[in-house]
Amino acid sequence: MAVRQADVMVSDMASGTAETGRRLRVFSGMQPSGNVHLGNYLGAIRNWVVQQEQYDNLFCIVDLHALSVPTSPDTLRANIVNLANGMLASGINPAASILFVQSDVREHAELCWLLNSVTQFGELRRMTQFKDKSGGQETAEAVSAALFVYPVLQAADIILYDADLVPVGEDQKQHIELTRDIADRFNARYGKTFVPPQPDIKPQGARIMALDDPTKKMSKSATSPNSYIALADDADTIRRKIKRAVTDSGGEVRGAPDKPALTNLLTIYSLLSGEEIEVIEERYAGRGYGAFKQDLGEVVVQAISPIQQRRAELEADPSRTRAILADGAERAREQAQRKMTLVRERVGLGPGA
Ligand code: ATP
Ligand code: LTN
Repeated sequence: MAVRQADVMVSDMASGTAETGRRLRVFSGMQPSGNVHLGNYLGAIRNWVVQQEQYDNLFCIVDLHALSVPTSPDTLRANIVNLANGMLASGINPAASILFVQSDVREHAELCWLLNSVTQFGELRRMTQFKDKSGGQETAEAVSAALFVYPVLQAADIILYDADLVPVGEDQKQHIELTRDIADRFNARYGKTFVPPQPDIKPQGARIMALDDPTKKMSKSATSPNSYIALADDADTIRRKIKRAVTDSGGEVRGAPDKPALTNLLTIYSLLSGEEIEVIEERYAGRGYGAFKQDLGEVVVQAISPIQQRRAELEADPSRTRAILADGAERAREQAQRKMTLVRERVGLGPGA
C-alpha cells in the first residue's frame, strides 16, 4: 500500500486550522439505534463537545445506517428524537455545531451510490464490524446488503463535507481508513474532489468495555442491560450496575494489562473525575473493591445527572429540538448540494461544464 501523506498535520489539530488557514472541519455520526451509553459518551460525544468551539463541526444522526438492521418505524422515529436530545443535553451547542438527521439531506444516499463504484467488494468483506455484526457464514447469508455497504455510506457522510477530522471510538478506525482509500481512489480517477479525512481517536476512553465482560466493548446492541450504563439510567440503576460490574481476581484497585475489568473502571473514574489513574489507585490502596465501586457509582451519577436534567428540559419542549434539527439540515444541505454538483460533473452525470 502506498505511504499516505497526512492531509492535516497533527500539530494543526491544536490550533484548529488547516495549512490553508481555514478552520478544520469535524464530522461525526451516531446511530439512533437505542440507548446512548457511557462508551458513546466517553469515546465520542464528550470529545465532540470539548472541541466544538475550536472547529467547524457537523454532527449527524445517521438514521439510514440504523436501517441496516431490522427496525420498527415507530422505534426509529423515537430513537432519532432521543438521540438528538441526548446530544444536546450532553453539550452539543447548535450555535457552534450543525446537528442534523442524515436522511434530511438526500445527497448522502446519492453520494453513497456513486462511491459504491469506486469501492471494492473485498475491502468491504474485510471490515471487522461487518464480520462481527453478520455473525458466522450461515447468518451472513441473511443479513441486509445495507449492512455490507454501511462503510460506504459512512464514507459519503464524511467526504461530502470535506471533513478533515473524524472524532470516533477505536472501533471506527478501520472505517475511517477505508474512507481515506475511497477518497484517494475517487481523486485519482476523476481529479481532486475530496479531502481524505483523519480519524481523531483519543488515547483514553476510545474503548470502554462492557461491565459484565471486560473483553467486549460496551455496546448499545448488547443483550444484557447490565453490560452498559445508559445516559438515561437513574441514579440507583447506575449504582447497582457499578456494584455488579465484574472485577479481576485479587483485591487490589490497580490498572494493568492482566486486570482488564479494573483498568476499565479506573478509566471511567479518571475521565469523569478528571483525576489521574495513579492518584485514584493510591487513594484506594489497601481498601479493596467495595469502597472504590461505591465512590465510582457516585462519580458516574454526578457526571450524568446534569445531562439528565437538561434532557428533561428538552423533552418538555419538543418543538425546540425539531427546530434545531430543521435548521441543521438546511445548513448541511446547502454544503452538500454544492459538493454534489461538482461530483456529478466529475463522474459524467448531468450536462457537463
Ligand atoms: P452498536 O453497539 O449497536 O454497534 P454503538 O454503541 O457502537 O452501537 P454507534 O452509534 O455505532 O454505537 O457509535 C457511536 C460512537 O460511539 C462511535 O464513534 C463509536 O466509536 C463510539 N463508541 C461506541 N461504543 C464505544 C465504546 N464502548 N467505547 C468508546 N467509544 C465507543
Ligand atoms: N459507523 C459509525 C456511525 C457513523 C459515523 C459516520 C461515524 C456513520 N457515519 C461518519 C463517524 C463519521 C458507528 O457505527 N459508530
